[in-house]
Amino acid sequence: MVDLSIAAGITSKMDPTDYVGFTFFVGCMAMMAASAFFFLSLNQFDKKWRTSVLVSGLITFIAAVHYYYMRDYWAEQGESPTFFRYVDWILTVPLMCVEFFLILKVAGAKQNLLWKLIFFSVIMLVTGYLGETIYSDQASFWGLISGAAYFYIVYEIWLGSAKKLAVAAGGDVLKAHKVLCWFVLVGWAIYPIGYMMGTPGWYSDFMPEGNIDVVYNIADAINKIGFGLVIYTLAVKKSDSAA
Ligand SMILES: *C/C=C(C)/C=C/C=C(C)/C=C/C1=C(C)CCCC1(C)C
Repeated sequence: MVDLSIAAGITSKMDPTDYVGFTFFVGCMAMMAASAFFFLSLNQFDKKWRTSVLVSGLITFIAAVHYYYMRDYWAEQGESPTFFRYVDWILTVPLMCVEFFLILKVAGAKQNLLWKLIFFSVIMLVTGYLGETIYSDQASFWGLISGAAYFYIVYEIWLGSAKKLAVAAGGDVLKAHKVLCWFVLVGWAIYPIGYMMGTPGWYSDFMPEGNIDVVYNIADAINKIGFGLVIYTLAVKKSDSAA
């Protein structure tokens, strides 16, 4: 039998009490709006800063497209769209590393800093994916490896060579770097909490019951749009002072 709702282009049924579905829907809208905002603002910046804002827009745009699919997947299957989730992250988290690198380039950041950050973020995400899917009975083991990679990233930007470059750059770049560091330390820490709420492990006894997707959706909105706004603010300041 032909599914008429699909033939007629009607979206899958939304249950008014489905708050998880609601966060997917709002997440999709927020990412789309943020992308439009970043893309349409591009002309006002100096060439040097345009790339950074463009990358901010790409991050929220890639997320918007994934949220479009995840929203549908959740509505139709009633389960976590883990695959789409991690495809989104494996594209957007390295782009967030690119953002760090781009603002530190003025202070002479070398490409090996970029590759180091990307390498550890990929380790963090691949091991997290294994723990949520294929080896979900050993979720705490894979979560630990993922967490170690996460802490390395935190170390590198807070205390390592990225920090030194930010200090060398000083001024607005140093300020923006600081804010991004806080996003990674606090905003990114929401993800492992969601992971622990959604997987079994030694933490199950004290972790509150909750929906992993709601936690991830809130974290994505904070981090992806927040990161972009920090970059946007820096670009505005830099372009004004040059004019
Ligand atoms: C836009 C998406 C972002 C910023 C995603 C970030 C994801 C993380 C920081 C995930 C971290 C995880 C751990 C540190 C341990 C448990 C497994 C993960 C993958 C949820």
